[in-house]
Amino acid sequence: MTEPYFRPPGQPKSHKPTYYLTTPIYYANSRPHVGSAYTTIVCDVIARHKRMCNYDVAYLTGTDEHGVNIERAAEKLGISPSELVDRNYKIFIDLWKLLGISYTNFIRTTSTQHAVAVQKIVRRTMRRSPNAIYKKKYEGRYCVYDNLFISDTAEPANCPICGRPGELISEENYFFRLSDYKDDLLALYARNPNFVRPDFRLNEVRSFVESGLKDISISRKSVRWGIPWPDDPEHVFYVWYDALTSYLTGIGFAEGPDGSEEFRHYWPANLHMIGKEILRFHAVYWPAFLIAAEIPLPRQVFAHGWLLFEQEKMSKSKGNVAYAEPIVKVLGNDALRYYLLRETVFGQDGNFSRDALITRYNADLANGLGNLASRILTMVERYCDGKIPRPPMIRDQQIAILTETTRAETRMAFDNFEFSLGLEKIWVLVSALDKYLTENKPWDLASQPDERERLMEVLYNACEGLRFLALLLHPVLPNATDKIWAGLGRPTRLEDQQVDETTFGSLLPGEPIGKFEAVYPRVEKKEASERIEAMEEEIRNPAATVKTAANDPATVPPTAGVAAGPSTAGGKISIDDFLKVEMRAGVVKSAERIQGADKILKLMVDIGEEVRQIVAGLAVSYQPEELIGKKVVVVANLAPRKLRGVESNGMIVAASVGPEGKPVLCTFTEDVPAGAKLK
Ligand code: ME8
Repeated sequence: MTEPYFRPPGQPKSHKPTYYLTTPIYYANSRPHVGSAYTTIVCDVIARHKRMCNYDVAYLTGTDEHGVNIERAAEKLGISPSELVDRNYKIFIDLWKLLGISYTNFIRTTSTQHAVAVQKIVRRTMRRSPNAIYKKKYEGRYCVYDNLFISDTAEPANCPICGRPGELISEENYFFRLSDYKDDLLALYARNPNFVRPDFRLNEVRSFVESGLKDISISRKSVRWGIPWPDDPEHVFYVWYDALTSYLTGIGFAEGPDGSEEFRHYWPANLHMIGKEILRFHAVYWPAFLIAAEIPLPRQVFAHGWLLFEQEKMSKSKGNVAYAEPIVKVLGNDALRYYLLRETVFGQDGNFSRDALITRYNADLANGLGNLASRILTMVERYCDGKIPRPPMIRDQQIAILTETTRAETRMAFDNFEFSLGLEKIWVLVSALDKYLTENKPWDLASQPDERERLMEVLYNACEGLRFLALLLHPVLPNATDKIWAGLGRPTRLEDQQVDETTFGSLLPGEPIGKFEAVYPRVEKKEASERIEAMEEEIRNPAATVKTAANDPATVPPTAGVAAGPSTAGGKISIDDFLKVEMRAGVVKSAERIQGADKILKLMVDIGEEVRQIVAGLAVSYQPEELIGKKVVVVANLAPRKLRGVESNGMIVAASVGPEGKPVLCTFTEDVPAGAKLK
């Protein structure tokens, strides 16, 4: 696995052109899902691609650790906000390691250097633009989930991002005079039409600014978990002012009057990669904050689409999320990276489907690239004595020409963030090489002594094609391409190669190839899917089947205050949704422990028409014998599933209590017959 590319402090900077890119700084109120992994993987592909195009790359990611959503999530777990974020940020770091993310810098917004940076930028703003910040009483609606000021009146209003009702706040705040920056912003968009991409997003931003800007509050008085305002510690910074500044802090803005050497080397950022829902913060607020502080502006903000899960945005609070870890464990890191970049036209929304992921893996990676690499390297081993073949002359140029055009097309596509197009072009080369082997039949040539020269020519071309594939695919598929590179006997590190600095024909005949470790074993779809699903369930619900109104008692909670499950706008469900859940009174007939599982019990529960086997996470609160005869509430129409290999046909309802989320059974105050319906 690739280690994070933390640059050791003090390492001299190169004279290459710089490229500084950032992911959003993710909320540390819950664990990352495939959505957060998506942006981070895309940025990793860009970072690796840029390095192979001779750029000196700084790549920042991090965790957004302040604000009401963190404060509330911690409260709910009965722990302090700092305990919560200390716990959760590690999960991000671990996932980035698992995914081989080559970030160079990581920022936590609770770090001291970040608090220094935030106070520094606001002081600088007050010095350089004395009218930009003022104090005023604010009354309006605020979304605690997206940290968005929704409206400036007390009238109830829903959040335009997540649809939930805004909370009323009424307090004195520091305000940023955004209304003064309309002309500057419009001039910026006119001067740099690439400031926001894709193009249609720039039009949205421009219309928003043209329609008039309201001043925005940049401090909060009723929130304690934040960075104190300089010389007025009753106020903490509005979490977005705090979070956006981390793009400066992450590369050393806090140091000295003009930032560290690293800061001066890399700022302004070349790219802020974000999801479309946070575009306004990045394309309107952020440049205005920077203009007021007289700090150079980033060059580009790219707002990509959402990964949808059954046509809804994947979101922790709705519970409709897929996690990256199980996919990586079953199919490998490359599989997830490839699927995310190949399946959707980057920029647009795309559906996430486990089925499509496994199909792509088998078709393109196992049967496609993996099989091709193994065919070529096995034949070189067998027919060429494990050495790069020596062709007397290259007569057919088809592979040489195709590799050159593929390189040019892919380079252009990746430069433009058209990843699916770039991969399509590369797969034209994969298929062409496959066809080349099938048509030229090296295995037949090998059995005819007078075809030796032709055999060498065909296999040499195949090796060169494979070398180009490794080079072009490395940013997307770092693991397998490293193995192919080693299999071709290359002594250098693939990630240090420059994509433009090689020509077809550079492989030296006679050099030994290396040991090839096969890549992408084929998987059986149903089995792989079930394994991924089981691991996802384990993440969602580590305490087995007990699901409670207060959500999972997991180490990492979903966003506070919202029950899991599909929802409509505003986090509410309709009566029809509720009626889909069939709940019945049940009587526990027997209960026993399950070997090797200390949290769950196997119960037989009488629900009227039948006795059901249900596996429930009750062992931390109840001895099996205490449960016998108890009246419980059973969710009777859940699809069966296996927990620790034992089938469970329903769910027992319990409250989740205290920081550990101990289950407390829900029962009845009066006698009810088994099978009685709850509604
Ligand atoms: O907004 N599809 O943090 P966040 C695609 N802390 N991308 C997704 C996604 C999905 N379903 N879900 C999440 C915040 N993302 C702030 C940012 S920056 C100064 C502060 C990705 O944890 C996407 O990049 O809610 C989105 O913008 C980001 O995660 C939101 O992360």
